[in-house]
Amino acid sequence: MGAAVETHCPYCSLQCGMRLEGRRVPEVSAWEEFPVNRGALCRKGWSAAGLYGGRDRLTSPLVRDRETGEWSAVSWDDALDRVAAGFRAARADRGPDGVAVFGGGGLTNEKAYSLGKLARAALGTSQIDYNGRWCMSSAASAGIRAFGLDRGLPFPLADVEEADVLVLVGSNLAETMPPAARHLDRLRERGGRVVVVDPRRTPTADRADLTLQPVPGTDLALALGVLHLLVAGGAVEEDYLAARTTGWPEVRESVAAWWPERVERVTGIEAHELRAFAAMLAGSPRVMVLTARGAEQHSTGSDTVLAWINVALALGMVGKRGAGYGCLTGQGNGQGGREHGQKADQLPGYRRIDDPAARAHVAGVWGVDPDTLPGPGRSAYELLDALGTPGGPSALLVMGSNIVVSAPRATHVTERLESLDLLVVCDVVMSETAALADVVLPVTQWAEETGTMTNLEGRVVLRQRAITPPPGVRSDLDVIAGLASRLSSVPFSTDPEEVFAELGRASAGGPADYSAITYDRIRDEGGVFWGGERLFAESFAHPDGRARMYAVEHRGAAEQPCADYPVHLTTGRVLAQYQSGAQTRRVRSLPDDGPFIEVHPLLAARLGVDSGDPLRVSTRRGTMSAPARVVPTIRPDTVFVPFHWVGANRLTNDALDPASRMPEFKVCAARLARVEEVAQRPSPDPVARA
Ligand SMILES: Nc1nc2c(c(=O)[nH]1)N[C@H]1C(S)=C(S)[C@@H](COP(=O)(O)OP(=O)(O)OC[C@H]3O[C@@H](n4cnc5c(=O)[nH]c(N)nc54)[C@H](O)[C@@H]3O)O[C@H]1N2
Ligand SMILES: Nc1nc2c(c(=O)[nH]1)N[C@H]1C(S)=C(S)[C@@H](COP(=O)(O)OP(=O)(O)OC[C@H]3O[C@@H](n4cnc5c(=O)[nH]c(N)nc54)[C@H](O)[C@@H]3O)O[C@H]1N2
Ligand code: SF4
Ligand SMILES: [Mo]
Repeated sequence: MGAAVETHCPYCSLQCGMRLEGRRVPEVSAWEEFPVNRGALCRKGWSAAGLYGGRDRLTSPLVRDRETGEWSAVSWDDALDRVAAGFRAARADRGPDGVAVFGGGGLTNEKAYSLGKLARAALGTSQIDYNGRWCMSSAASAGIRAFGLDRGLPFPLADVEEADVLVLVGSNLAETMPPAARHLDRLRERGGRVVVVDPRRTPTADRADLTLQPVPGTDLALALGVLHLLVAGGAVEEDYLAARTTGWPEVRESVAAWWPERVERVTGIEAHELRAFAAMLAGSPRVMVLTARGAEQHSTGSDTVLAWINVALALGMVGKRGAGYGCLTGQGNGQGGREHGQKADQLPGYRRIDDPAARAHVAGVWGVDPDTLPGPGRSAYELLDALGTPGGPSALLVMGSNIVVSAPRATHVTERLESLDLLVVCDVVMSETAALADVVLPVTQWAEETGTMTNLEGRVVLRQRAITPPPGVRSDLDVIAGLASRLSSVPFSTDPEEVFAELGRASAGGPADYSAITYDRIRDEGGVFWGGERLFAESFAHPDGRARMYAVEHRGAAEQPCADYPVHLTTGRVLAQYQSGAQTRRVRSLPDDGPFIEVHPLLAARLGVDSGDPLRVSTRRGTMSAPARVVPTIRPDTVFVPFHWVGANRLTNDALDPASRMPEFKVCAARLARVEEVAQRPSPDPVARA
């Protein structure tokens, strides 16, 4: 395959363009012309070739003997026959909902679409959801309610540079989307200002003109307080609100009592800082508010996003170029992954599964009777929580998620996985979740296959096959088609371009309509935006064209500190590791220092620890130990643990947002203690370890 192939990074939602060359192990070089990153990549992108050639790669289907725990290699036919037989048994025992499917926001559009079709049309189960529920479902739910449409950024990322004030609420993009930080630099060169809201003063805050460090879980109160000051200062765009929104009188009323001193008591942000922030917003022609997981991964996440949307609307910013509201999606296909039917309540094209017209349309494309399609199923955490229980599924297919590391209240979730009659995992490596499976199916990854991804801007890009996969592996599309042919007569293609064309037909007329997009167009245009490049300039997606404003109330985190658990625990990411670490912990050129517990010097002094000393953090759900990292940049009442290693999620709270069903990853109550030593960290490959 001589010439360099233009493609995109295997990791996050920027989907940075890159060139690849080589046959077995690709060489990464810059693709300067791709507009999102213009040749820049972060450390993970530059080292992505390290995903190849490692000894951990799975290359044969494996089955595990439950008695002895031993793995044996079997043929593909044998493996798929066993899985199909197990699914049939679960269906016979518990009905169609006896089989569940768990997908991922890192899967291509083609895979996400086929997985949803497998669940609904071949298995007939309503029990499908995916890890994107843990990612930006709160923003999705708020976007649908406020604008009638859920699209991460309704404008190209580069528009950030045109803002006069950029407010980042709970985003550490300098570490989570490093090339995007260049837009912040350009904005500031132009004289624009950046505000970062985060309980930690992160590397992103190094680029901020104003840093606000709230108590975790209080961003909603902060937004109410800002809006209160904007109203009081006469900074609200009444003409815009009258022409383009509904609900403003109620919202205005709801912020009346949020005077700065009250906000200070709830958020810890001093009244004078809040006034400075509001004054900055009031005087600026273009204000842009972007939220990310820090604001969204809460039991109050969707209301928090609605409150920030209200701020952007009240200032008359939404639809204006270089201004407005957006959510920074996370996974490579965080946007597309939820548009094509992996979500428990959605059919392809972002259609609702309980809408009779949507069901009829999609059933027509699939060649099945609409009445045979199931209704909405359980959300990701609720699905996992139900596994193996009397009313829940007894068999599960996992494709593209490492649940054991990344699910909230992970010890409980692991027990639910262990209670299944059949756990099937498709993965490229023996992840912590695959290690619990009865059947592991080894699949092709990233540069070994072709497929489309939809980045954080709604830009559909093409990841092209660049290298030859190792013998023995098959693509997820093959796995899906292989299972479907054993379980039903519904046809499934294994050719990505054909699947994409079918996805286009299934999505036609829906909110996320891909029917006009083709592989050739993507190649020619360097990516194609569904629905257009900039949305909401003239109208919103509700039938009356107006945005809806909702009066939302501050509730606070589900679990508050108390005498036994006196500090706030929050979790998140570091630059060099990705998600559950299944991929990046195996890339040898990336540092894998293991987890740490970030504490403020005041708290460290009380505990008698220095950086590097072993520390234990406990919550009502579990315990982990790791070296302390003493930093003055975190709030003294808060600790932070990265979730890329087993541990953090033994601690986290499974309280869910009532609208989005997002778990409260970003705050719970914890206690700390100095310990003698840190428990041994398992090797990345549980099989190699055995
Ligand atoms: N290096 C790296 N990059 C990634 C990923 C990765 O795993 N590693 N994952 C990708 C994915 S899927 C996602 S979703 C994105 C996530 O991207 P981000 O949302 O930027 O990442 P996080 O570190 O989860 O959270 C951001 C910040 O929220 C802060 N925070 C915690 N609690 C609160 C709170 O209550 N309020 C506020 N305002 N802030 C709070 C944390 O201190 C943290 O600095 O990153 C993507 N990019
Ligand atoms: N405490 C805490 N927990 C969190 C978060 C947090 O901030 N704090 N963030 C949440 C968020 S935003 C997210 S997105 C989730 C992510 O958490 P996970 O769902 O665990 O995400 P990944 O680690 O990306 O898992 C992807 C798995 O699929 C495999 N894989 C990669 N490519 C393919 C493919 O093409 N096909 C198949 N079949 N498999 C593939 C990888 O090897 C890996 O095992 O974690 C959530 N959990
Ligand atoms: S920012 Fe995201 S897409 Fe870009 S190189 Fe890094 S991980 Fe890859
Ligand atoms: Mo995410």
